[in-house]
Amino acid sequence: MKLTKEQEIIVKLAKDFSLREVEPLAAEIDETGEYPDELVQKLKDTGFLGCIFPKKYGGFDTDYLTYAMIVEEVSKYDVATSMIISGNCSLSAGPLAKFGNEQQKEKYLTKVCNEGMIMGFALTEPGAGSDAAGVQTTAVLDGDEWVINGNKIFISSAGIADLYIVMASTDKSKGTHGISAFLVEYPLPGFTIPNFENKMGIRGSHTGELVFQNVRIPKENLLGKLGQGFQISMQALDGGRITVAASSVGLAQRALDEAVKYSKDRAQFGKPISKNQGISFMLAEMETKLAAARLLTYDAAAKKAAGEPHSHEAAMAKYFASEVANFVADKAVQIHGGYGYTKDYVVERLYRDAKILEIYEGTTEIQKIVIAGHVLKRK
Ligand code: COS
Repeated sequence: MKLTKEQEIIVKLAKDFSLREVEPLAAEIDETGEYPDELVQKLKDTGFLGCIFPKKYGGFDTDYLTYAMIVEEVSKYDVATSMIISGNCSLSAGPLAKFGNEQQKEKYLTKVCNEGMIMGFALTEPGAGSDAAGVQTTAVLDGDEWVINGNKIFISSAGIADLYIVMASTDKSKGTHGISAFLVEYPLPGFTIPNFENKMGIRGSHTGELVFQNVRIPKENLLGKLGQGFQISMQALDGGRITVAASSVGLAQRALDEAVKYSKDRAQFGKPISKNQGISFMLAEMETKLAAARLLTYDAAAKKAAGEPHSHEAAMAKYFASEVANFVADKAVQIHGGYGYTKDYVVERLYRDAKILEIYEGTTEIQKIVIAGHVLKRK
């Protein structure tokens, strides 16, 4: 695919930044599980954290395809860092830009774009994972304030974000139409973050539990219309799934590059192992699947950029690309043999980081439900 001049420049910026700032820290971030504060400060200076938003609010108006390419590029070096960008742009500030009123965007979106404010997206609960409509957290109007009670789990950027989009039930009798979205600042009395997950991969991306005990927020912090929260969540996820696909493509590309390099360097039986058909066929499969995953991802991103329906394409891209990332990372470890099972080689981390791509923002099985739904609706 031929990139425009502008895309070339932006992708190069993302690559240079990742090579200079992300790559040297990625192994340490993984090892310690510490949130990379200094790196994120530098990330804020790039403007990537709010790049897709209108210039009016301080963004760059970057189109969704170019943005997906930024996520892909950063993911080659560290998926946890790319998640900080995509968690912000797609899942959290994305719905604020789309459903927020002017006052909310002036107040918050400008901070995302100009100050690199981090936002979180709080949908998941112990009883509301794949069944996103099972939200038990409640929001009740009391005078000029909403009072929120409940808890959210597996929330990315927990404890780092200054603002969360929180989905809460405002009318249980209305099912998905009884869920509303709220803008909740942190810290606030009654809003605590007691637990963080000790994860297998993407360890630099903080994931934690949010607890709301009679948390009071102003009435005007309702995002969109009353009862629109489920629809807001689904649309946020449609966009987010494209970036998970882009991350998958980036990770798979890195794993393939590492496998190619290793297979040429490593000699056994008197020749580089790449000369064995068993190895070269693995590389051929990795390359082909990756190319297909990239095409699906760019197609979904281009459709979103053009303002066309993209829920179906996003689900296909996410499902396929995340499986490809796991396939490619697995083969990359296999090609590295025993060395690939050690932390001396980056493929070990890629293998662990890849797994979450098949899980978050909707499991592979959920993507298949969405895809099948579209297929069966066709006349
Ligand atoms: N965009 C806009 N609206 C959407 C939508 C989308 N992509 N998908 C569904 N909706 C709407 C439907 O049109 C329907 O509206 P009406 O009642 O007005 O017709 C409503 O939402 C309910 O849709 P549906 O009946 O399909 O909802 P379900 O409860 O069956 O859930 C799935 C559908 C399984 C697809 C949804 O729960 C889901 O995506 N789950 C996974 C959640 C997830 O990804 N979690 C990850 C953690 S968050 S990072």
